[in-house]
Amino acid sequence: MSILLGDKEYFPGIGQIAYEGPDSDNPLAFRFYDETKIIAGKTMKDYFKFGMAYWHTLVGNGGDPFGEATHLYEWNQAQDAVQRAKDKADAAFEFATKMNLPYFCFHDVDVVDYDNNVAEFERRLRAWTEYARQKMDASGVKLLWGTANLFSNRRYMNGGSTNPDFAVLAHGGAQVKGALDATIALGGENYVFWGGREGYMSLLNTNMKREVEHLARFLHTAKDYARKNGFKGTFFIEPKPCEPTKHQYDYDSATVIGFLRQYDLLNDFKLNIEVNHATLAGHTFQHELQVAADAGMLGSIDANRGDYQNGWDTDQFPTNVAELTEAMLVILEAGGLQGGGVNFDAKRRRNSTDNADLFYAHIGGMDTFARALIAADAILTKSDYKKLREERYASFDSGKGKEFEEGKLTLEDLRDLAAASGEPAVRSGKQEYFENIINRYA
Ligand code: XUL
Ligand code: CO
Repeated sequence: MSILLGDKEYFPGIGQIAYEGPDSDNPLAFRFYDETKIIAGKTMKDYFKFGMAYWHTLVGNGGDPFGEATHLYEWNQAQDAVQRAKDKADAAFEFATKMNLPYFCFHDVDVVDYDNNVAEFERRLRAWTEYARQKMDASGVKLLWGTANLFSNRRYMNGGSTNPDFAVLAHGGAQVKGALDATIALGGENYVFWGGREGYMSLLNTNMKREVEHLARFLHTAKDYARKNGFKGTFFIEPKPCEPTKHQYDYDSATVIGFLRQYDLLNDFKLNIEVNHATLAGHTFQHELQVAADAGMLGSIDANRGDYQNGWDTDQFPTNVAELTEAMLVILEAGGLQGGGVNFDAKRRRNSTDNADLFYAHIGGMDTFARALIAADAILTKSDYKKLREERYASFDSGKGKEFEEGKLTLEDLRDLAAASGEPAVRSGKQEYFENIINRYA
């Protein structure tokens, strides 16, 4: 058997997923994601850079706070930790290859089991890295980003880099070093920091200023190490307002951009925006994308969706074409993602227990993105969407409005203009008209 499949086939009965077009009745085929189709000057493959999330796809077991695992994996059974990591890698690259996913993303603890021994963890990670390198070379699957998990182990219950105990922060440093070493060795294009426990549960026992300064110092320390060791990619911060921590310091795009500016990290860091994190912050996904894009910081996205009826991070696969079309409008107008791609930080449901469900989930997500990209491109190139939006601001294109934008008018000037021109005419915002444009193409 080829190196793609290792010694064992983990997803038997499922072959290569391919593009068959919108009329196909095959549930294990793409109807819209045609990796060779060119939209906005790029192939869909290059436009999206779709990624498999190692944690959901190979590790997530369907367990929830009320119930045990429902997804029982064959690749978790070897006694030896390195062998377990290799078996899991076999399954990972078999899945990514069959699914036609050009990239993957990982946390350190997804790829190897981590107990409390730093040196043993590093040994396992090095063994996995060497094995993954061979798999990547054989399959062509590349690393979109790596990261370290500073939130699951009990030592991080009070935070990772924002922990009040320096010994815990140092341990977090060891994990980030290991994850960076692996990312660099695998030619990872980016590196992510998601601060799941970088925040507080109660302000009563928290020195917020000191914790935020530690977070910044930690990011500088990690960045300096990576640059010194040849990492040329981009670092991403992934904003999320809460869960598991009550208040997370990386609350949303605007908060993170302010933080990066304050602590002199703007040159090395951009944002990785996740759909469900945006909605938890009380924003739409497209709002978060626009804030990042306007600051030149739109790096990457974690694709998923929440549930309209509850308020936590359900990490479901994206299925809503109209919603995603609005997001793709922002991404297209921003000129695409800067260095990143579309990582499926999404999991099948607890009761989706067939191997095929994992494939249906990713097929659905990729097809939804493909449809949204086609629709958004049509809106931008065929409809009057852009023209109508520009016209709303036409009064700033010339005359006094232009002078205002250029900083040439005083407050007294504004007063005199208002007094001279009288009550402004009523001008419609045409929201329903704009919404109809989305539905016409989505
Ligand atoms: C958690 C989350 C993480 C990050 C990586 O909500 O999104 O999986 O993407 O640590
Ligand atoms: Co995420």
